[in-house]
Amino acid sequence: MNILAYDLGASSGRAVLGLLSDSRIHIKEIHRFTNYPVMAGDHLHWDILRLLHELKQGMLKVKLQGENITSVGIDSWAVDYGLLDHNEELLANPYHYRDKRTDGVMEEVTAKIPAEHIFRKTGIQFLPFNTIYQLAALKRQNSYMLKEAAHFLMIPDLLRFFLTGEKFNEFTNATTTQLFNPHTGDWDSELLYRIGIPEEWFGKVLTPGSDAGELRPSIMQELGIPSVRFVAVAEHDTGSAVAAVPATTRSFAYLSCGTWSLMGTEVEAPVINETSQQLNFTNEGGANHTYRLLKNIMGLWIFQETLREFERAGKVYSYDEILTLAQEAKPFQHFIDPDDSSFLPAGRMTDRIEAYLVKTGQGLPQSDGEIVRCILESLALKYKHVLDMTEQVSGQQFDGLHMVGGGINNKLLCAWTASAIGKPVYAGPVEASAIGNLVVQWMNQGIFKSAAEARAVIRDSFPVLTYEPEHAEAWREAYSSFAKYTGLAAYA
Ligand code: LRH
Repeated sequence: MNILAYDLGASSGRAVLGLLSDSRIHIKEIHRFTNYPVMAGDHLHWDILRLLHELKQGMLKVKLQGENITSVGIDSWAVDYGLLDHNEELLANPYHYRDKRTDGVMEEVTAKIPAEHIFRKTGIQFLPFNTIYQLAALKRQNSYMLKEAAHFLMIPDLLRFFLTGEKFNEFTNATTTQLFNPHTGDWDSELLYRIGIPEEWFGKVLTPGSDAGELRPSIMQELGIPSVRFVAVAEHDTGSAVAAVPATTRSFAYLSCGTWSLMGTEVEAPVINETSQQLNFTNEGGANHTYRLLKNIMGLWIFQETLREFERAGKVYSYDEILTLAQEAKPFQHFIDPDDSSFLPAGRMTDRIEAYLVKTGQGLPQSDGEIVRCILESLALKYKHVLDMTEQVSGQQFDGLHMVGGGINNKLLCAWTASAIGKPVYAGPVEASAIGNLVVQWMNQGIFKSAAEARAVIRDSFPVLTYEPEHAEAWREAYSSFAKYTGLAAYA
């Protein structure tokens, strides 16, 4: 029998059918849709009702293709949320985490509540868009929602509520708010009190693999489909992606590669100490009672946003064309720190890249190929920097790196990453988030007994490409230049 995974990313979403037969996982993408954020007035929002519509379209396609499903799970990007009022009406379109209303809020909050205190309680890295700062921004705006809200639901919680009528908060996403306390296993009352947000908004936290309701009768009627069970999966997409890393050993390093690059290792308990705080590592909750000790890296966002800028200027490149141009450009001419805060917001990227290069005393790229080469080489070099940090913070040594997610379709990036880190890259599977989502549903059904068992089946079901490092000397020199220009010399 099939099960259905909805995997929502920052620019597209998909509905994927999963089937287990002959000890292999078979997946079929049944529906794919865009997820374009919308600038309304001065603020950037997600088009949540369009997403709900697309989820329903996915269910309709299941029916029209003559398929049956026994359960459904939803995962999406983290940190964002919607608020319901006392009548369970959505109060406003959820904001996009890149919306600029949070500018400066993290600094204001940490001036009142010491960063160390927040980190000790939550183990979560400091990112300006964490939910805690988004909620503090509501307070700063004196939003009407503060008076009207009754329930806080993160994006998958909210979509699940629309489809089932049940209100739950799911654990993996809850941890990304920086308001969840892994020591107590619950929302942190003191932090909520200190930012002035009522604890009553926050509901029961479900662990991945729990039952999470059934389809609303009104939707069964609207679509002409039978009821189906919802499972709370690892609803944070990175949690689902890491559950699908086909590692053969308990200790491994991963890079979940999409709009964001999330690099780290899986641990049994949060690592909350001076080193993890100083290196700004996070401890996000995962499937199967694990945590992800990782760091956010700006990822392919800079590349994607640059391509959108080229398109707006009438230069439409295919993926292969732009990668060929990058490959043909001269190596190691320009270096950026992809995590410079100037690259976070949406909008023209090339101006910001040039500003960064001018600020750091470098020459300017002369072609689109050179710009893209600078972005991808800098990302690969940043991965080396963060992999070294991951070894330090976890006290482990890794002999290779698992890369999963849509970003591994960028073969140039995979190859350059292997060369930059000087270790093999094992790339696959591409659809890791959807597969991790399916796997947790199968665990709910008792079909997989452990994460290791699921990972072995994933390994047998999907191709994994190995990239060996090349040009060791040239990349070592490039890393020195990268470290010099970006000021990230500590790990040279
Ligand atoms: C990746 C991701 C990441 C979060 C960011 C907001 O899609 O979920 O783990 O930090 O989006």
